[in-house]
Amino acid sequence: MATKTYLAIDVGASSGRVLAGVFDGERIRLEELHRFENGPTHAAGGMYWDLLLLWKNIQEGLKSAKAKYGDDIVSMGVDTWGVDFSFLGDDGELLGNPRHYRDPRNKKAFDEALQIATREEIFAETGLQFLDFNSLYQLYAMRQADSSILDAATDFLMMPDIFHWLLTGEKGNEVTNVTTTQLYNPVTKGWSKKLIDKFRLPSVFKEILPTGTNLGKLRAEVAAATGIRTAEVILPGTHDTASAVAAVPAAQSSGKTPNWCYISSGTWSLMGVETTHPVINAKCAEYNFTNEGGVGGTTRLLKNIGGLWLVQECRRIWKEAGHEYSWSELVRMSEAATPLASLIDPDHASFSAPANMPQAIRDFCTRTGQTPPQSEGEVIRCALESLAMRYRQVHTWLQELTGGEINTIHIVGGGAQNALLSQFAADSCKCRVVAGPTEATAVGNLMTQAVALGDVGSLWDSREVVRNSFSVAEYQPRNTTAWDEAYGRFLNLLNK
Ligand code: ADP
Ligand code: LRH
Repeated sequence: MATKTYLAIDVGASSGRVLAGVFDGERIRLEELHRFENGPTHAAGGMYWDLLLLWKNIQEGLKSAKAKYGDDIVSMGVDTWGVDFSFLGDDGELLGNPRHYRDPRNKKAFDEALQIATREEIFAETGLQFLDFNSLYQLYAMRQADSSILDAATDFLMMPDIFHWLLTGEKGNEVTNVTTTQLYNPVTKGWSKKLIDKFRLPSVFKEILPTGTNLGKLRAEVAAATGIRTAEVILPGTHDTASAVAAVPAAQSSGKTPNWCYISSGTWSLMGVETTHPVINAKCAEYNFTNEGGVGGTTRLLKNIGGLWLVQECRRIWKEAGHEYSWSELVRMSEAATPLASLIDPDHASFSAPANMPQAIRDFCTRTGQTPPQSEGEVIRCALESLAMRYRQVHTWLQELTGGEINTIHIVGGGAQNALLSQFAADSCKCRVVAGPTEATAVGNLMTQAVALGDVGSLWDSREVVRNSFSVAEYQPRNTTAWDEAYGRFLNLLNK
C-alpha cells in the first residue's frame, strides 16, 4: 500500500506528545513532532490540569505535523489518562478546568460514598477497582459540595472527549475511558443508571462511542489555525492504558489462559492480563483488581501500582533544591546503592500526593523500623525495588485469578527505558521480561486508527505490525534467592 500518516496525540500525566506514525502496510515508523510537560497546577486549595495549555501544545504539534507531512496526514486521535473530566453548559461553554485526580477532596467523598452504596454493590455493578479518585467519587464530591458547575452542566466530557470536542465540535464519551469512571456496567455495556440515581448525579452522560468512531474533520477554526483540512478525527482507545496494551508486542496465547501479562509503566504501573470478558468475582474484589475496557472489545483485568510517580516526585523535589538529575542519572545513582536494604509499600496512601516524596519514603521506613535511605541513589533504589516487589505480588495474584502460568511480562511505556527496573522485575517475579516499545500508548493509538480505516485487519494484526516495527530488550531472572528473602520483609510491611 502507499504509505499513510496518522497522528497520535498522547497526553500522559507527566508529559504529552504529538507523534506521526508513517505506515507502509507492514511497519510503522514514529516521528515525534512536539513534546510538552504536564502535571498538576495548585489553585485555591484545589489541584487542576491546565487544560488550555495542553490544548495550545496540541495545536503546536498539529502545526508541526502539517509542516512536515502536509496532506499525507489521513487521521488523528487523542488519548489521555483516565477518570478526569469537565462539563459543557447548555450554551456550549466549557465549565471550568478539570480537577487533577490527586485532588485532596476525593478522600472524604470516597468514604461518604461507601455509606450510600456498599463496596459489594458497586463492584458487582461495575467490576472496577476502588480508587478514591474514580470519576464516581469526584462527581460525588461535587454533589456533596453543591457544586454550581454540576448544577449548570449539560454534557459530561472526559479529558480526551474534551480534546475531541475542541478538535471537531462533536460531543460523546469514548468507551474505554468511560470504563474508568466506575459508573459503567461492563455486562450491559452502558452507563449504570443504578449508581447514577443512587448518587443523585445529573443527566449529563453522553452517548458511549465505540473505539474507532470517525468524528469527521477538524472545526473550521482549528483547520485554519493548523492548516490541516483533510484529515479525519478517529477515536483511538482514548484511555491511555487501553492504547498502551493494544501495542504490547505479544503473540496470541495458544492456551486457555494468558501466558503473558503487561505492565504499562509510566506515572503508574498498570499490571494485568487481557481477557475476553470481565472477571467479576469475590477474589477480584478481595485483591481490588479492575476490569477496564480495552481496544477490540477486550477487557483489562489489572491493578494500579504506585509506579514511577515515586521517582518523578523525588526528581521534582531535588530539582527544586537545585539538583536536576536526568532519568538515566537517577537510575545510575541507584545502581550504586546497596541492594534490598529498605522497602516501602508503593501503594501506601502517604505516597499519593505528599509535599516531599523523598521525606515520605524515609518516614515510611522509619515508621516500619527500617533504616531510612539517605542518598538520592538509595531513595530511588528503595522505590524501584519496592515496585518490583509489588509486581511479584500482583503477578502471583494474576496467576491465581487466571488459573494459569504467566511466564512473560511485557513492560511498555516510558518506564521500559529503565533497565534496572526491568531487571528487578525479572528477578523479583522470576519471569522473562520483554521491555518496549517505549511509546506504546502512541503506537496503540495510531494502530487503532489504522484498523478503523481498514488499513490493518484487527488488534492481533496490529500487534504483528508492532513486533515488525520496534526492537525490544529482554531480561532473564538472576539472583532470585536474595529477592525471595526480601519478599517476606516486603509482605510484612503492607497495611502498616
Ligand atoms: P506518563 O504517560 O504517565 O506521563 P510515560 O510513559 O511518559 O508516563 O513515562 C514517563 C516515565 O518514564 C518517567 O517518569 C521516567 O521514570 C521514565 N523514563 C523516561 N525516560 C527514561 C530514561 N531515559 N531512563 C529511565 N527512565 C525513563
Ligand atoms: C494511567 C492512567 C491509569 C488510571 C490513571 C488515572 O495514565 O490512565 O490507567 O488509573 O491514569
